[in-house]
Amino acid sequence: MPAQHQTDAELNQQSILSPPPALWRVLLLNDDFTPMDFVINVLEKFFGMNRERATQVMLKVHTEGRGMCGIFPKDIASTKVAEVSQYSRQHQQPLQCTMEVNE
Ligand code: NFA
Repeated sequence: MPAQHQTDAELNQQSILSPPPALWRVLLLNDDFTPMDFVINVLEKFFGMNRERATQVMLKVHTEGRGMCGIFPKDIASTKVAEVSQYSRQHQQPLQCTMEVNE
């Protein structure tokens, strides 16, 4: 629908009463135990990264302490965190995955 055809009520509902939902950053945290290859596999398996990108993100987490896996609506971010956390526990790795609001 073209914007100029939206009624005042529609504009108010979208831009004032219902601001767009916040997006959430999903992060990995560094630790001293999880193998680098495991982290790369997680980034490929759960975040659809190719090997090159997954390696870049893993190294960022390793050197800076944390790094971003992606930005998602809250329910998707929450599912990613739960999936990565369960997968890491199942494989006896302490890798921590968390989320924070994107502004
Ligand atoms: N720091 C881990 C190691 O040296 C690798 C790692 C990277 C762990 C990113 C967690 C996150 N084996």
